[in-house]
Amino acid sequence: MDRIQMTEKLKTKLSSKRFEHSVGVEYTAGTMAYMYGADYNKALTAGLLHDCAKYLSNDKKIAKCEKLGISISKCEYQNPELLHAKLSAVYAREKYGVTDDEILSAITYHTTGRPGMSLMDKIIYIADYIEPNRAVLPEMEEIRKEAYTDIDICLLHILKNCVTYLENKGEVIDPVTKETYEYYSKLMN
Ligand code: DGI
Ligand code: FE
Ligand code: FE
Repeated sequence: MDRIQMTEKLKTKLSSKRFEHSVGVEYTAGTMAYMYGADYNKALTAGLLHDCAKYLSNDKKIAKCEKLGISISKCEYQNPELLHAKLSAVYAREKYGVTDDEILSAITYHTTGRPGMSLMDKIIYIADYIEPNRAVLPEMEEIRKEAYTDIDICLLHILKNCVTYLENKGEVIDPVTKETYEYYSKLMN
């Protein structure tokens, strides 16, 4: 399936808002790939498809993961929304014909990050946060600049703001989010 076909299919699956967000992540990831010398086409595909399973209800997300043998952590049972990342990677492979591991990894880890992220993982994680259709979050102007000046500073800045945001909201922080934040805090300081 080429990217035009992927785009057409995706449009029938997502709400128009979520679809516009996906296209925003697609082209933002493309510009970051140019900036940092990552594979441009892979960045576009990963950006486009990163939320492709987001439309499933929480019950469906759990049921699909159980059926597919994807392990669900305690935190993921409590916040099934988190599962859309893993499921989007499965759907990218099974329904959109993506076989590239760099793309599939970037989709898998786009919500929590992971310690030792690849360049493509970082690009998709950041592009998801800064794409132009995203509601403006605290320090967004600075974070957007950092995305094109220092990718690791930008990554840590987003991780920090996410953890702070979740803490303030009284949400459970996924252990992988926490590990990622701690890993990059140590690495950068
Ligand atoms: O799918 P998007 O909305 O584009 O963005 P995303 O994949 O980063 O998912 C954002 C959602 O995931 C948002 O509802 C907050 C939630 N989330 C991200 N990290 C954590 C988290 N929720 C919990 N409980 N814990 C986390 O660590
Ligand atoms: Fe997402
Ligand atoms: Fe997203």
